[in-house]
Amino acid sequence: MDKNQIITLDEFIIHRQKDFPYASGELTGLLRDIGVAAKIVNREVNKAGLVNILGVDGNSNASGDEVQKLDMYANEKLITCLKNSGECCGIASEENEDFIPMPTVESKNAKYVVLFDPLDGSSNIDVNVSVGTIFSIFRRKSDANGDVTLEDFLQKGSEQVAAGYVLYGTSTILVYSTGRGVNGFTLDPSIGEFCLSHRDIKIPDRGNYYSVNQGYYLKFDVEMRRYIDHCSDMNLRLRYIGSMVSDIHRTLFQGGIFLYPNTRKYPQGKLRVLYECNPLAFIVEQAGGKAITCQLERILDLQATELHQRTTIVIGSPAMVDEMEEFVGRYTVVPT
Ligand code: P6P
Repeated sequence: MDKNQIITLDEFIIHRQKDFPYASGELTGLLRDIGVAAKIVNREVNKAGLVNILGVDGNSNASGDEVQKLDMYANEKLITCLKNSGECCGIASEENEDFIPMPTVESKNAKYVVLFDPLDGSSNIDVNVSVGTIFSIFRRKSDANGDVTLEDFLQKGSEQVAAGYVLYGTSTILVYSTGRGVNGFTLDPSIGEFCLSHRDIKIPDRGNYYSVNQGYYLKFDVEMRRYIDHCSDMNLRLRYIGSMVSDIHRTLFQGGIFLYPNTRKYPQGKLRVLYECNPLAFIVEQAGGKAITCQLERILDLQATELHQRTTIVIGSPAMVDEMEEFVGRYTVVPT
Protein backbone atom coordinates (compact mmCIF):
# COMPACT_ATOMS: atom_id res chain seq x y z
CA MET A 1 0.00 0.00 0.00
CA ASP A 2 1.31 3.47 -0.90
CA LYS A 3 1.94 5.27 2.41
CA ASN A 4 0.51 8.54 1.07
CA GLN A 5 -2.63 7.00 -0.38
CA ILE A 6 -5.89 7.58 1.54
CA ILE A 7 -6.89 4.16 2.85
CA THR A 8 -10.37 3.92 4.33
CA LEU A 9 -11.25 1.55 7.16
CA ASP A 10 -13.31 -0.56 4.77
CA GLU A 11 -10.43 -0.87 2.27
CA PHE A 12 -7.99 -1.71 5.05
CA ILE A 13 -10.23 -4.37 6.59
CA ILE A 14 -10.87 -6.00 3.22
CA HIS A 15 -7.16 -5.86 2.33
CA ARG A 16 -6.23 -7.40 5.69
CA GLN A 17 -8.88 -10.10 5.28
CA LYS A 18 -6.31 -11.87 3.13
CA ASP A 19 -4.32 -12.35 6.41
CA PHE A 20 -6.99 -14.83 7.42
CA PRO A 21 -6.89 -17.61 4.83
CA TYR A 22 -10.16 -19.09 5.98
CA ALA A 23 -11.89 -15.77 6.55
CA SER A 24 -15.24 -15.82 4.86
CA GLY A 25 -15.91 -12.13 5.27
CA GLU A 26 -18.12 -12.18 8.37
CA LEU A 27 -15.51 -10.55 10.61
CA THR A 28 -14.91 -8.02 7.84
CA GLY A 29 -18.62 -7.25 7.77
CA LEU A 30 -18.79 -7.02 11.55
CA LEU A 31 -15.91 -4.52 11.78
CA ARG A 32 -17.45 -2.42 9.02
CA ASP A 33 -20.81 -2.38 10.84
CA ILE A 34 -19.10 -1.20 14.01
CA GLY A 35 -17.48 1.56 11.94
CA VAL A 36 -20.92 2.63 10.67
CA ALA A 37 -22.34 2.69 14.21
CA ALA A 38 -19.35 4.77 15.32
CA LYS A 39 -20.04 7.39 12.64
CA ILE A 40 -23.69 7.63 13.73
CA VAL A 41 -22.74 7.94 17.40
CA ASN A 42 -20.05 10.49 16.54
CA ARG A 43 -22.65 12.71 14.86
CA GLU A 44 -24.78 12.79 18.02
CA VAL A 45 -21.87 13.10 20.47
CA ASN A 46 -20.61 16.12 18.55
CA LYS A 47 -23.90 17.98 18.90
CA ALA A 48 -24.69 16.84 22.46
CA GLY A 49 -23.95 20.25 23.87
CA LEU A 50 -26.31 21.81 21.35
CA VAL A 51 -29.33 19.77 22.41
CA ASN A 52 -30.37 22.39 24.95
CA ILE A 53 -29.98 25.11 22.32
CA LEU A 54 -31.95 23.29 19.64
CA GLY A 55 -35.24 23.86 21.43
CA VAL A 56 -35.46 20.74 23.51
CA ASP A 57 -38.52 20.84 25.74
CA GLY A 58 -38.28 18.40 28.61
CA ASN A 59 -37.57 15.04 27.06
CA SER A 60 -38.41 15.85 23.47
CA ASN A 61 -36.73 18.07 20.90
CA ALA A 62 -38.23 20.66 18.55
CA SER A 63 -39.45 17.96 16.17
CA GLY A 64 -41.05 16.10 19.06
CA ASP A 65 -38.49 13.26 18.99
CA GLU A 66 -37.65 11.90 22.41
CA VAL A 67 -34.21 13.09 23.48
CA GLN A 68 -32.27 10.11 24.76
CA LYS A 69 -29.31 9.97 27.06
CA LEU A 70 -26.37 9.62 24.72
CA ASP A 71 -25.21 6.31 26.15
CA MET A 72 -28.65 4.81 25.57
CA TYR A 73 -28.62 6.31 22.06
CA ALA A 74 -25.19 4.82 21.36
CA ASN A 75 -26.34 1.48 22.74
CA GLU A 76 -29.37 1.38 20.46
CA LYS A 77 -27.37 2.36 17.37
CA LEU A 78 -24.75 -0.34 18.00
CA ILE A 79 -27.43 -2.98 18.55
CA THR A 80 -29.31 -1.92 15.41
CA CYS A 81 -26.18 -1.92 13.22
CA LEU A 82 -25.08 -5.32 14.53
CA LYS A 83 -28.60 -6.75 14.19
CA ASN A 84 -28.94 -5.56 10.58
CA SER A 85 -25.57 -6.98 9.58
CA GLY A 86 -26.51 -10.54 10.50
CA GLU A 87 -22.83 -11.17 11.23
CA CYS A 88 -23.20 -11.66 14.97
CA CYS A 89 -25.36 -14.13 16.87
CA GLY A 90 -25.40 -12.22 20.15
CA ILE A 91 -24.33 -9.06 21.91
CA ALA A 92 -23.62 -8.03 25.50
CA SER A 93 -23.60 -4.40 26.53
CA GLU A 94 -22.72 -2.41 29.62
CA GLU A 95 -26.24 -0.98 29.29
CA ASN A 96 -28.05 -4.35 29.32
CA GLU A 97 -28.28 -6.69 32.31
CA ASP A 98 -28.34 -9.84 30.14
CA PHE A 99 -26.87 -10.76 26.75
CA ILE A 100 -29.12 -10.29 23.70
CA PRO A 101 -29.41 -13.07 21.08
CA MET A 102 -29.40 -11.64 17.56
CA PRO A 103 -31.99 -12.96 15.07
CA THR A 104 -30.63 -14.95 12.13
CA VAL A 105 -30.49 -12.80 9.01
CA GLU A 106 -30.84 -14.44 5.59
CA SER A 107 -30.06 -17.81 7.23
CA LYS A 108 -26.50 -16.66 7.94
CA ASN A 109 -25.01 -18.88 10.62
CA ALA A 110 -23.38 -15.93 12.38
CA LYS A 111 -20.34 -17.15 14.25
CA TYR A 112 -19.37 -14.09 16.34
CA VAL A 113 -20.52 -12.46 19.55
CA VAL A 114 -19.82 -8.79 20.29
CA LEU A 115 -19.48 -7.17 23.71
CA PHE A 116 -19.30 -3.41 24.11
CA ASP A 117 -19.45 -0.40 26.34
CA PRO A 118 -21.39 1.90 24.01
CA LEU A 119 -20.28 5.18 25.55
CA ASP A 120 -17.69 4.81 28.28
CA GLY A 121 -17.23 7.89 30.44
CA SER A 122 -20.60 9.27 29.32
CA SER A 123 -20.93 11.30 32.54
CA ASN A 124 -18.19 13.52 31.02
CA ILE A 125 -20.36 14.46 28.02
CA ASP A 126 -22.00 17.33 29.90
CA VAL A 127 -18.60 18.95 30.48
CA ASN A 128 -17.33 18.29 26.94
CA VAL A 129 -14.72 15.71 27.94
CA SER A 130 -13.83 12.97 25.45
CA VAL A 131 -15.78 9.71 25.67
CA GLY A 132 -15.43 6.41 23.88
CA THR A 133 -16.98 3.20 22.59
CA ILE A 134 -15.14 -0.03 23.46
CA PHE A 135 -15.80 -3.35 21.68
CA SER A 136 -14.67 -6.96 21.95
CA ILE A 137 -15.37 -9.80 19.48
CA PHE A 138 -15.25 -13.57 20.09
CA ARG A 139 -16.08 -16.55 17.92
CA ARG A 140 -19.07 -18.32 19.47
CA LYS A 141 -18.24 -21.62 21.22
CA SER A 142 -21.79 -23.05 21.29
CA ASP A 143 -23.35 -25.11 18.49
CA ALA A 144 -23.95 -22.87 15.46
CA ASN A 145 -27.42 -24.36 15.05
CA GLY A 146 -28.43 -23.65 18.64
CA ASP A 147 -29.03 -20.48 20.62
CA VAL A 148 -26.15 -18.34 21.77
CA THR A 149 -25.23 -19.07 25.39
CA LEU A 150 -23.68 -17.16 28.30
CA GLU A 151 -20.47 -19.19 27.84
CA ASP A 152 -20.06 -17.61 24.39
CA PHE A 153 -19.52 -14.30 26.19
CA LEU A 154 -17.58 -15.50 29.25
CA GLN A 155 -14.44 -16.28 27.29
CA LYS A 156 -10.92 -15.28 28.34
CA GLY A 157 -9.63 -12.08 26.73
CA SER A 158 -6.88 -14.09 25.06
CA GLU A 159 -9.62 -15.70 22.90
CA GLN A 160 -10.75 -12.39 21.35
CA VAL A 161 -10.62 -12.42 17.54
CA ALA A 162 -10.76 -8.61 17.43
CA ALA A 163 -11.10 -5.66 19.80
CA GLY A 164 -10.94 -1.91 19.64
CA TYR A 165 -12.26 1.45 20.65
CA VAL A 166 -13.59 4.68 19.18
CA LEU A 167 -12.50 7.91 20.89
CA TYR A 168 -14.83 10.88 20.31
CA GLY A 169 -12.31 13.60 21.06
CA THR A 170 -10.76 16.60 19.30
CA SER A 171 -11.00 14.24 16.36
CA THR A 172 -12.76 10.89 16.21
CA ILE A 173 -10.41 7.93 15.94
CA LEU A 174 -11.12 4.20 15.70
CA VAL A 175 -8.31 1.94 16.91
CA TYR A 176 -8.58 -1.84 16.48
CA SER A 177 -6.64 -5.07 16.27
CA THR A 178 -7.41 -8.55 14.94
CA GLY A 179 -4.30 -9.95 16.63
CA ARG A 180 -1.87 -8.77 13.95
CA GLY A 181 -0.86 -5.38 15.32
CA VAL A 182 -2.82 -2.20 16.05
CA ASN A 183 -3.95 0.44 13.56
CA GLY A 184 -5.75 3.77 13.99
CA PHE A 185 -8.26 5.41 11.65
CA THR A 186 -9.27 9.05 11.96
CA LEU A 187 -12.74 10.11 10.79
CA ASP A 188 -12.59 12.59 7.91
CA PRO A 189 -15.98 14.36 8.23
CA SER A 190 -15.62 15.82 4.71
CA ILE A 191 -15.96 12.34 3.20
CA GLY A 192 -17.58 10.55 6.16
CA GLU A 193 -14.88 7.88 6.19
CA PHE A 194 -12.45 6.56 8.81
CA CYS A 195 -9.04 6.89 7.11
CA LEU A 196 -5.83 5.12 8.12
CA SER A 197 -3.88 7.65 10.19
CA HIS A 198 -1.78 5.59 12.61
CA ARG A 199 -0.26 2.46 11.10
CA ASP A 200 1.11 -0.36 13.28
CA ILE A 201 0.92 1.51 16.62
CA LYS A 202 3.58 0.58 19.18
CA ILE A 203 3.48 1.74 22.82
CA PRO A 204 6.73 3.33 24.12
CA ASP A 205 8.66 1.14 26.56
CA ARG A 206 8.10 3.78 29.24
CA GLY A 207 6.54 7.25 29.45
CA ASN A 208 6.39 10.46 31.50
CA TYR A 209 2.80 10.02 32.67
CA TYR A 210 1.07 8.01 35.33
CA SER A 211 -2.73 7.92 35.36
CA VAL A 212 -4.68 7.17 38.53
CA ASN A 213 -7.43 8.86 40.54
CA GLN A 214 -5.19 10.46 43.15
CA GLY A 215 -8.30 11.27 45.20
CA TYR A 216 -8.44 7.63 46.27
CA TYR A 217 -4.76 7.50 47.30
CA LEU A 218 -5.41 6.92 50.99
CA LYS A 219 -7.86 4.13 50.14
CA PHE A 220 -5.32 2.14 48.08
CA ASP A 221 -3.30 -0.79 49.48
CA VAL A 222 0.16 0.12 50.71
CA GLU A 223 1.99 -1.34 47.68
CA MET A 224 -0.11 0.82 45.33
CA ARG A 225 0.62 3.90 47.41
CA ARG A 226 4.34 3.12 47.37
CA TYR A 227 4.32 2.76 43.58
CA ILE A 228 2.37 6.03 43.17
CA ASP A 229 4.89 7.72 45.50
CA HIS A 230 7.66 6.32 43.26
CA CYS A 231 5.99 7.81 40.15
CA SER A 232 5.88 11.16 41.92
CA ASP A 233 9.51 10.82 43.09
CA MET A 234 10.48 10.13 39.45
CA ASN A 235 8.82 13.46 38.52
CA LEU A 236 6.30 11.73 36.30
CA ARG A 237 3.27 13.84 35.41
CA LEU A 238 -0.18 12.85 36.63
CA ARG A 239 -2.78 12.81 33.88
CA TYR A 240 -6.23 11.42 34.73
CA ILE A 241 -9.21 12.32 32.54
CA GLY A 242 -11.75 10.02 34.20
CA SER A 243 -12.60 8.56 30.78
CA MET A 244 -10.81 5.24 30.41
CA VAL A 245 -10.65 5.30 26.60
CA SER A 246 -9.01 8.76 26.68
CA ASP A 247 -6.51 7.76 29.36
CA ILE A 248 -5.58 4.52 27.59
CA HIS A 249 -5.34 6.28 24.19
CA ARG A 250 -2.83 8.79 25.61
CA THR A 251 -0.92 5.95 27.29
CA LEU A 252 -0.83 3.97 24.01
CA PHE A 253 0.57 6.90 22.02
CA GLN A 254 2.82 8.64 24.57
CA GLY A 255 3.67 5.80 26.95
CA GLY A 256 2.89 5.69 30.66
CA ILE A 257 0.83 3.63 33.04
CA PHE A 258 -2.88 3.64 33.96
CA LEU A 259 -4.01 2.17 37.27
CA TYR A 260 -7.43 1.53 38.76
CA PRO A 261 -6.70 -0.39 41.99
CA ASN A 262 -9.21 -1.77 44.46
CA THR A 263 -10.80 0.69 46.90
CA ARG A 264 -13.27 0.31 49.74
CA LYS A 265 -16.09 1.28 47.31
CA TYR A 266 -14.82 -1.14 44.65
CA PRO A 267 -13.03 -3.98 46.48
CA GLN A 268 -12.76 -5.96 43.18
CA GLY A 269 -11.86 -2.83 41.22
CA LYS A 270 -14.33 -0.67 39.27
CA LEU A 271 -13.65 -1.43 35.62
CA ARG A 272 -15.40 -4.26 33.80
CA VAL A 273 -13.50 -7.33 32.62
CA LEU A 274 -15.40 -8.20 29.46
CA TYR A 275 -16.13 -4.91 27.69
CA GLU A 276 -13.56 -2.49 29.14
CA CYS A 277 -10.41 -4.25 30.37
CA ASN A 278 -10.25 -7.21 27.95
CA PRO A 279 -10.50 -5.17 24.71
CA LEU A 280 -8.14 -2.43 25.94
CA ALA A 281 -5.68 -5.02 27.26
CA PHE A 282 -5.81 -6.80 23.87
CA ILE A 283 -4.99 -3.53 22.08
CA VAL A 284 -2.19 -2.57 24.50
CA GLU A 285 -0.58 -6.03 24.40
CA GLN A 286 -0.78 -6.07 20.59
CA ALA A 287 1.05 -2.72 20.68
CA GLY A 288 3.79 -4.20 22.90
CA GLY A 289 2.44 -3.15 26.30
CA LYS A 290 1.24 -5.07 29.35
CA ALA A 291 -2.04 -5.34 31.27
CA ILE A 292 -2.37 -7.05 34.64
CA THR A 293 -4.50 -6.91 37.76
CA CYS A 294 -3.21 -5.48 41.05
CA GLN A 295 -2.82 -9.14 42.05
CA LEU A 296 -0.42 -9.52 39.07
CA GLU A 297 -2.71 -11.76 36.96
CA ARG A 298 -2.63 -11.11 33.21
CA ILE A 299 -5.94 -9.41 32.29
CA LEU A 300 -6.33 -11.56 29.16
CA ASP A 301 -6.11 -14.73 31.26
CA LEU A 302 -8.97 -13.78 33.61
CA GLN A 303 -11.92 -16.17 33.56
CA ALA A 304 -15.03 -14.04 34.12
CA THR A 305 -18.01 -15.80 35.69
CA GLU A 306 -20.58 -13.10 35.02
CA LEU A 307 -21.13 -10.48 32.31
CA HIS A 308 -20.54 -7.34 34.38
CA GLN A 309 -17.67 -8.64 36.50
CA ARG A 310 -15.21 -6.00 37.66
CA THR A 311 -11.43 -6.14 38.06
CA THR A 312 -8.48 -4.05 39.14
CA ILE A 313 -6.17 -3.06 36.29
CA VAL A 314 -2.65 -1.78 35.73
CA ILE A 315 -1.99 -1.24 32.01
CA GLY A 316 0.56 0.52 29.83
CA SER A 317 4.25 0.66 28.96
CA PRO A 318 5.93 -2.70 29.63
CA ALA A 319 8.88 -1.33 31.65
CA MET A 320 6.50 0.63 33.91
CA VAL A 321 4.15 -2.30 34.50
CA ASP A 322 7.19 -4.46 35.33
CA GLU A 323 8.33 -1.80 37.82
CA MET A 324 4.90 -1.74 39.46
CA GLU A 325 5.01 -5.56 39.76
CA GLU A 326 8.33 -5.21 41.60
CA PHE A 327 6.72 -2.75 44.06
CA VAL A 328 3.87 -5.17 44.71
CA GLY A 329 6.40 -7.89 45.49
CA ARG A 330 8.37 -5.60 47.78
CA TYR A 331 5.56 -3.88 49.71
CA THR A 332 2.61 -6.28 49.79
CA VAL A 333 1.66 -6.87 53.38
CA VAL A 334 1.33 -10.63 53.81
CA PRO A 335 -1.13 -11.33 56.66
CA THR A 336 0.74 -13.36 59.32
P1 P6P B 1 -13.49 7.33 38.88
C1 P6P B 1 -16.04 6.23 33.63
O1 P6P B 1 -17.15 6.29 34.52
C2 P6P B 1 -15.21 5.01 34.01
O2 P6P B 1 -15.97 3.85 33.84
C3 P6P B 1 -13.93 4.96 33.18
O3 P6P B 1 -14.10 5.46 31.90
C4 P6P B 1 -12.98 5.80 34.00
O4 P6P B 1 -11.62 5.43 33.81
C5 P6P B 1 -13.42 5.51 35.44
O5 P6P B 1 -14.80 5.11 35.37
C6 P6P B 1 -13.33 6.73 36.32
O6 P6P B 1 -13.70 6.31 37.62
O7 P6P B 1 -13.86 6.50 40.09
O8 P6P B 1 -12.01 7.71 38.89
O9 P6P B 1 -14.39 8.52 38.63
